[in-house]
Amino acid sequence: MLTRIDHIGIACFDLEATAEFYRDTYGFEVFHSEVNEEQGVREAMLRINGTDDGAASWLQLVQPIREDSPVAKWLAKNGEGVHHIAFGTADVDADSEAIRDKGIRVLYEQPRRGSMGSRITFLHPKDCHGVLTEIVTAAPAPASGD
Ligand code: CMX
Ligand code: CO
Repeated sequence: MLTRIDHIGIACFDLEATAEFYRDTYGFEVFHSEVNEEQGVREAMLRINGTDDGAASWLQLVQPIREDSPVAKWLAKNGEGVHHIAFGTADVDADSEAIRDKGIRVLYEQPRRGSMGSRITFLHPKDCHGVLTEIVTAAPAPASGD
């Protein structure tokens, strides 16, 4: 079951300048940043709020690291802006299979690695009324003492 908005993905040309905008304008700080080679992006996660299930909602700023990456292709066509939305679930495997059974294209056979150790998959925007939609299961919180 999809229970929350995990993040909104925003494509940008300059990760540092965009993060600075969010900090100066709204006070949102970069909580985490990493490079995801497989997705072809550098990214920064800005934590917006915690949610009832113990997870959180984020803005995900993504800057392409390769010309042939999906985000580079999208930026060349559209310029900067909202690139995707991501719904959170405790079980990305079950939920993406259920969505696939409805005839919607799920882009990966198996979920792949996302931000902060999460597991993610994507639904084709042409099957979702124009919205590139990600489904994500956050990594389990580390046990206390870890
Ligand atoms: N939102 C809405 N529509 C989109 C879109 C997006 N983000 N990206 C592409 N489209 C549309 C295009 O506008 C195009 O529509 P038209 O045919 O009407 O022009 C159509 O989808 C095909 O697009 P394309 O530019 O030819 O791109 P591809 O088919 O090569 O790739 C997609 C599209 C969705 C398969 C690819 O972007 C993808 O695999 N995305 C998932 C991975 C990803 O985006 N990773 C980055 C984020 C990582 C993270 O969140 O952690
Ligand atoms: Co994302």
